[in-house]
Amino acid sequence: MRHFTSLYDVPDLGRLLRTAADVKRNPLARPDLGRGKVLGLIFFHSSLRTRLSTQRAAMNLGLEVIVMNVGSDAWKLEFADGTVMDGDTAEHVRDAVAVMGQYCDILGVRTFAGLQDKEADYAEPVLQAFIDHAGVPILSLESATRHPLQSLADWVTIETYKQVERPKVVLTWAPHPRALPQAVANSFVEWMRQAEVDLVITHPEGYELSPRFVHDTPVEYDPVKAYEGADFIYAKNWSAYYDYGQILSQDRRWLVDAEKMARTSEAHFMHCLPVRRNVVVADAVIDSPQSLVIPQAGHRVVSAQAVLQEMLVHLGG
Ligand code: SN0
Repeated sequence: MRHFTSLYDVPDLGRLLRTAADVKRNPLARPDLGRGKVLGLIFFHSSLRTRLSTQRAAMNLGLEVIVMNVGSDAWKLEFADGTVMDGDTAEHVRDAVAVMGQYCDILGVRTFAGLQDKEADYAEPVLQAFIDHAGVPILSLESATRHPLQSLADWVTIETYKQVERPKVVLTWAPHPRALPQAVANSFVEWMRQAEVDLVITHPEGYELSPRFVHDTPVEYDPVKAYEGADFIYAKNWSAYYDYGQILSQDRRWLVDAEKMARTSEAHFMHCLPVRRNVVVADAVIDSPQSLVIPQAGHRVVSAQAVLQEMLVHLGG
């Protein structure tokens, strides 16, 4: 695998999942695979789990890591092509990215949706600039529209904790005070559609995700019905896709609470974190034995390491 920016970059999903299972069993089995190579982690947006878990995964493989927070540490970047750069941007993303590629063997990049212009966000200009100009393999650490490392960790989590062959997995929208991207939800649907699960999406009307991700996945507008018999409740807020970037509802009835969880088949609770407690999920649920948020975050090391292993093997000695 050269780049990892979505499910579509994975040449053999079964093999990636087997690699992840191997990594989970024995994370220190390949301490020399990345020896002499450098992974750059470039952040255009805040991170806790992605930064730490990817660094830990790199360490397990003998990689050296360089981290840069572009927003606070680098020159202010210009993204538009053909601009006369006589304003406040000091360096063009083309030049910055090409230079980063001189210093690193693999580049991880986190970008974020602006949530103003749907076409621009869904064209992934920053991620594409890295692919076009870095000259090295690119690892998405969450882009404007996807978060594939999270989805792989979610898959490993569901595989680990499922108690039936084909669990019912419910992706539920939840309220949030800020407008957030669709990235985590998009990716979760993209990956879960490939898994042996019955996936249901539930959200208030107006929060429909892009049909390019949903396809024929069932959508249920009544959360109480959606929760019925669920084995996993995966909560995430996202802002509207059609009414792009808008907050259409703050309806507290969508909070994941003990009352709704009681209608499930003793479902596990999942969330990618960070989570707004008692807005997205009640303390009683996230602090219950059914909550998987901490092992789910732990699996971020597994997913990052499985992906880095496949990228390093592709890169060769
Ligand atoms: C991000 C998101 O994509 O929704 C990161 C998820 C891994 N979440 C947030 O930005 C939450 C910020 C907040 O204010 O709660």
